[in-house]
Order: sequence, then structure tokens, then C-alpha cells
Amino acid sequence: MDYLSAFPALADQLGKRGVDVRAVLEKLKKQHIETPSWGYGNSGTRFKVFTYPGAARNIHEKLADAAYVHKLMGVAPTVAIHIPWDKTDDWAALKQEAEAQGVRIGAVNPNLFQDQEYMLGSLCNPSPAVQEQAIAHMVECCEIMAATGSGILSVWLADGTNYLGQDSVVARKKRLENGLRETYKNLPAGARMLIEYKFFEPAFYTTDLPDWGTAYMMALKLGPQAQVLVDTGHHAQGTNIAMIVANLLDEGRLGGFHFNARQYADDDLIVGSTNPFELFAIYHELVSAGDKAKDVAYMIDQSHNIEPKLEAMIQSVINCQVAYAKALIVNREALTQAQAAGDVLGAHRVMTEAYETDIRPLLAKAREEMGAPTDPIAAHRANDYEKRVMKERGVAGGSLGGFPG
Ligand code: PSV
Ligand code: MN
Repeated sequence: MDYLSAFPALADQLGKRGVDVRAVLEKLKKQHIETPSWGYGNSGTRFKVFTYPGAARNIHEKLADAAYVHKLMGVAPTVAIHIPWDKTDDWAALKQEAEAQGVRIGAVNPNLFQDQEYMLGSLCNPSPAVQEQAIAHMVECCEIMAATGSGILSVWLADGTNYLGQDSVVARKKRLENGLRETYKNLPAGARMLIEYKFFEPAFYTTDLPDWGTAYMMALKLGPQAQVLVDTGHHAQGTNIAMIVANLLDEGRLGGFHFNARQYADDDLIVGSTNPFELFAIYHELVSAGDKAKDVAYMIDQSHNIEPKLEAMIQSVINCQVAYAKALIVNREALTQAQAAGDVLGAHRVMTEAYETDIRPLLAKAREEMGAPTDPIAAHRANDYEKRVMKERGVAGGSLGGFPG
């Protein structure tokens, strides 16, 4: 679609609404969405790992796919890695390999859920030997951060219990605190630890990091380099994620996101697909927070099972761009006035006016200025990259760095 030709008319309309279109374009060009290495490999449900033709088989192919997505989008210059899924024996070489393709290594994600020893948990495991093993893995990940230039350790634990009486809730909390503290000491200078919560799964009676409150409590105990990571899939139905985001931002403890969409829980659906209005609401809080949101890390956490992997990742980045663009064109002056006047629906309409605006011409313009294709999906479908990797890589069986392992 040729959205670019519609840009002057949209710019005119937005200008009349008091929007500084040039400033919005500059912000859109600076947007940064990180893609996950595990989103490029085969993945599946608890029932079956599906093989996708051309899916990346190792970290080198994952980097190549991420670099391809970045070339099309212009706003996805970093790749999150998962250890040990993406382990290599030469991290300096991997860093160079990424940079030669125009991308960098982003967040390092320790894997504390796939070793046999972790059956009863990792940092919170009742066995001191297993706790030590988990801490050693976290420290190893800190070393990988230093070697790759990564500034983020992204921590998610599968820890919890299934039955009343199985373990002491408070003893587990103390083990958690101790393990995180030991890890925190090993963070490279200036790096951050982002603590991710999830309200259930794989444990179902208690989860050691079930909610933002517990993650925030741990972050406060650790220090300023520890913040909360909000995975949009990790909440119960009806939770107002935008409100959690607003409050954590205001407290200076929102570290970053794992973006995806959910219908039930942690479904790994494309961010903004089932819930575009929620994503817009989240971005509205981020824009409203101004400078307090300047270090927030935006990461996609999706393992696509039935979708073409590259197109799904491109669509995910597009959906984040759309939500951000809509949040940027909210008439803030009109909003503040309506709020002060107690004009409930007037204020709400300021939001829906922005949400209902077709901002695709704005994004086309930003993309043109970045030297990226103005219609990334069309450009991807016309490109032969996917056909080429399908031929080169073929159909590899098994899970290659995604769920289930
Ligand atoms: C767990 O559900 C999670 O959200 C964590 O971030 C993991 O690291 C990731 O998914 C693995 O796919
Ligand atoms: Mn996540």
C-alpha cells in the first residue's frame, strides 16, 4: 500500500490538532524494539514442537534472521539471547559477528528451568547445592554480558510449589533474595537486572515471583540496578497492565517489557494482535512518563508456533510502532484540560481520537526517513531471504531454543 502519498494530508490534520509532527517523526525513528533469538528457532506447545522450514538452527542463523528483520524495520537493532540455548565458546567473536550484520547482543536471559536439578526450583530450591548451581549460572550470564557488551540481565524463574506444605513460602523468599543478591554483585558496571514475574506456571500452588509487587520488593532490596520487567502475557484476565506500568515508571523501577499478546496466559501471540487498545494504553503511560521512561527496554518475547517466523516478528515490531505512534499524537493539552474539568468522556475521547487515527502514513514517512521500506510486509514478501534460508537450512527437527525445550 502506498501510505506515503497520504502523509501531507495527515500531517496537516495533526498539525491542526496541535501535534508537532516533526517531533513525532524523530521519536518514531528513535524507537527501539529488541527481538528474541528464541523467536527465530523452532518452537511449539506442551504437546508438540512444530518444525518450520528455514527456522534458524543455531545462534548464527538467529542473528542473521534478526539482522534481516532490523534491515526491514530500522528499529530492531538488538537481539536478546537465552543461555544455554545460544551458548558459544567465543563471545567476542559472536559480538563481532552480530555487529558486522548491523545488530548487537541485547538482554542476556539465564535459563533456570530446563536442568533436571531444577525440578523443585532453582534459586529457591530446598537444596543448597542446587541453589549454588543456579547462582553459578547467573554469574556465568553476567560474564557473558561483559563479553558481549550487554547491559541487561533478564531474570525469570520457573520456581514455585504445587502443594500446600511442599516447602516454606518464607524460606523460599529468603533463598530468592539471597540468590538475586549474589547475582547482583556480579552485574557488569552500569548494567541492570530486570526481574520478571509471572502469576503461575509451571508451578501452580505458589509461584516465587508471581506479581509486580514481589518483583518490585526484590528490586528495592537489591538496589538501583534492579528493576521490574513486565511481560504482557503474564497477567490474569482483567489486570490493568497500563496502570502497573504507570506506577512502576513513576517509582523509577520499570526496567523493561517482554511484549506478546495473550488470550488466556503467556500464549506467545503477536503483540497487539488480540489487544491493540491495551498496547496503546501501555504506550500512552510510557509517553506520559517522559524522561522517566528513557531507559525502558522494549523486548519481544514470542515463540511463534503456527505463523511464518520472520513475518510474525516483522508484524510484531510494526504493531509496537503503531501503538507508539498513536500514543505520540494524543492531544495532551486537551487531555489535561478535560481531566481538570472532570470531563470524563471528553478526556476519554481525546484518547480515542488518537487511537482511531490512521497513522500508517506517519509510519511510512518515518520509515522513508530511516531508509527502510515504507511497507515492510510487502518488502518482506517480495524479498527472497526467506526462500533462500528455507533452501539452505531445510526443515530441522526438534526444538532449537524455544519452548518446549
Ligand atoms: C517465561 O514464560 C518467559 O516469559 C521468560 O521470559 C522466559 O525467558 C521466556 O518466556 C522463554 O521463552
Ligand atoms: Mn517473558
